[in-house]
Order: sequence, then C-alpha cells, then structure tokens
Amino acid sequence: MGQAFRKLFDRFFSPVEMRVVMLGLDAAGKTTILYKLHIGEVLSTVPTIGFNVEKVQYKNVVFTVWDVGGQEKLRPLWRHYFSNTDALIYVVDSLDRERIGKAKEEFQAIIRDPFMLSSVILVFANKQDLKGAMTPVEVSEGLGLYDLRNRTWHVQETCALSGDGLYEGLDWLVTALKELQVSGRHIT
Ligand code: G3D
Ligand code: MG
Repeated sequence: MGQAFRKLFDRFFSPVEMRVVMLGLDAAGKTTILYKLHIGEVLSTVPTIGFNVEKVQYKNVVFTVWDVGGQEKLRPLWRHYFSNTDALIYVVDSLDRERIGKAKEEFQAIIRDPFMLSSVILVFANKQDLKGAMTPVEVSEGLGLYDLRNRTWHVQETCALSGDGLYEGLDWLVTALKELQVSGRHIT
C-alpha cells in the first residue's frame, strides 16, 4: 500500500504544498487509514485549542486529520487547518446508520465553510467488510451528496483494515486535482 501510494503521489508531484484534510465522526476509521497508508510518521498533537490533530507528510502532500462531531464551539478554530485545503477526505462508518444524520450535519457544515468551497471531496464509505454496511449509494444519500451543485465529489467503498479501496480513492483524488489545476479552476 505504502509503495503504491508513494508512486501515485510522485506522479502528482508539484513544488506547491498540497493540503488534504481527513475528517469524520470518531470511530469512522481515520487513524486506521492514516497508518495503513504508510506514508510517514504520524504525529499526534493535542493543541491548546482542545482537539487532537494527527498529521503526516509525504513530500509536498500534507495530511491533517481530526474527529468532528459534538464540538460546535470548536468549529471556528478549524479555519486554521482549512485554509488552502485542496482536498477533503470524509470518512464514514458505513455500519453506523444511527449516526449518518450526525455525519451529514457535520459534513454539510464543513463543505460550506468558505475555506472549503474550492476543495474536491472524496468520501470513504468505510467498514465495507461488515455485514449490513450501507452501500456507497446509501452513504451518498445519507450525506446529501446528490444535492450538491458545482462540487467535484466521489464515494469510494473501503475497508481500512485490509486497505481495500484506499488506493483507488486516492487515485481518483489525484486525477481530480490534476484536472482542476489544468482547467485553472484551482486556486493555490
Ligand atoms: P477514528 O480515527 O476515525 O476515530 P479509528 O477511527 O481508526 O480509530 O477506528 C475505529 C475502530 O474501527 C477501530 O476499532 C478500527 O480498528 C475499526 N475500523 C476501522 N476501519 C475499519 C474497517 O474498515 N473495518 C472494520 N471492521 N473495522 C474498522 P477498535 O476496536 O480498535 O476501536
Ligand atoms: Mg482517530
């Protein structure tokens, strides 16, 4: 996984830093994904602002990761991490039907943030190995993706434990980012 991932991002290489934020409710699988990618040492910090941020960098690509949900008061502080975000990866626990409404609420707040308006959106419908998991279509409906206008998005089925789907999702992301850069829509 790590090697394939590095090859993928080498293809994308640009001297400009690329910022990816990976968000989702707690227990969605974000930390598992970060480690599964094997792209570097995961640095975990608990800033004084009160939420735990994980960070990993591979060449010009910086991933920052944190849990969302139940922290409306902290939202204004996210801005610090949102500025110049090229891509959002939103991770959903596909088995957690009870909290898909909460996942949607947080997701919609994030993508409407002015700093997020130009970022492409990759959704990982995670935990597909579990019986009863929501399908990608159900996750898309659950998050309200079909109602989005003028946004580039994609839902990828994943199993973070095995790594299934992670590479395919990131491959889509790299291609989408390249297209945006070529079309000049992308502001860095
Ligand atoms: P988070 O960082 O989004 O909070 P974690 O989520 O990466 O900590 O994962 C939460 C739990 O879900 C972990 O279990 C992890 O092993 C499990 N998990 C993550 N991805 C998958 C998946 O694709 N399939 C299955 N079956 N489980 C997954 P524990 O037991 O360690 O809390
Ligand atoms: Mg975590």
